[in-house]
Amino acid sequence: MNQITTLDEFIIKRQKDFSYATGELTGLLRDIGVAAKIVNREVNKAGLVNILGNYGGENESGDQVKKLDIFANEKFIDCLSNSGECSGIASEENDDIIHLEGVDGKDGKYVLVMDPLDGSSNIDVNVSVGTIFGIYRRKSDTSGPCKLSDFLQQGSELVAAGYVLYGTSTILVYTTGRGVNGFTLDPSIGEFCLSHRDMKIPDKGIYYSVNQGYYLKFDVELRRYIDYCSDLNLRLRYIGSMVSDIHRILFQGGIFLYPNTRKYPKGKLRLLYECNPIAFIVEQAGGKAINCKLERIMDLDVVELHQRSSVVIGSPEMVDEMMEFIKRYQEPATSELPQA
Ligand code: P6P
Repeated sequence: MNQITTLDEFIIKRQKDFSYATGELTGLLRDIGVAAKIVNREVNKAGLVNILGNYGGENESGDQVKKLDIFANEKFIDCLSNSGECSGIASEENDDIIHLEGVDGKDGKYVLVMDPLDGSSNIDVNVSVGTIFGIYRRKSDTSGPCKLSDFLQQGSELVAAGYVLYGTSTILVYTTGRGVNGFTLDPSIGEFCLSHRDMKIPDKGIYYSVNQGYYLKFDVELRRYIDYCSDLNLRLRYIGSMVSDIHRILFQGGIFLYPNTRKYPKGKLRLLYECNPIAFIVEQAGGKAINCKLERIMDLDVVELHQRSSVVIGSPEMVDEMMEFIKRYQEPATSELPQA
């Protein structure tokens, strides 16, 4: 009999894998699952109710904030307030950290970083969008409220990370550092059900994912690498929603790039709540995640909440090949040029 394993059942079964959770992380992950179901319901009917269109104003990324962004942000904050395990949240939609009240006077031991609705420019045209989240254990004294320093941790300190893709079906993919598992929402029972156990990214693939429109604004070595991908007859697939683009790469293999450009000299994507959680997932699935300086994303110091980074992420053989390519073609820094 094809036994269904729900997200809740899976989390509880795997609780023993998580060395220091006495149910704390379990509660957090379950709250995230509830919020994802609520957001999914609204995303699916967004075209029917007056929830589309610009909410007005811009978020930290300078994106027009759409009502669904705000709705998603509020729902995740509400749901994460339930378990009492989350002491605070850093969100793309909020300039500063959000403190959550503890339960029974006990402050949570974890903090959450999130992009509540990534790819929001796609909402109005019915293209898939996603939620990205990461979870850190607090460094500060848990007898009091969380501090900014609890969020400014390297990706290597993440204890869990995941994404929700609101697409043709809704799938929640997460890791707690022991592999990656995917759960597809079954609307008939309202549960996320285990659909992709122990996901592994192919060593290489036929897809490369980059915004070709910025080609002339990339550094020359990146342009040469993109030309190389084209010469190899790789397929260009770019949706403009990181979760969607990464999901394809994770399942079918390939490489995703968002290099630095003149408009975004440090890269566009946010290190804390986009690059690091996705890097954790992809590395746990056997992939690699670096920036255009060839540094491992999860080793980068996080010095501010909305810090940006360039990112190259995907199949290990393809990221390795890209690194070799960059080393070969990177123009030496002026300080390295032979003195006349
Ligand atoms: P561009 C969406 O706004 C986002 O943050 C990511 O989801 C996506 O990968 C990227 O920006 C798309 O940016 O400049 O190609 O539109």
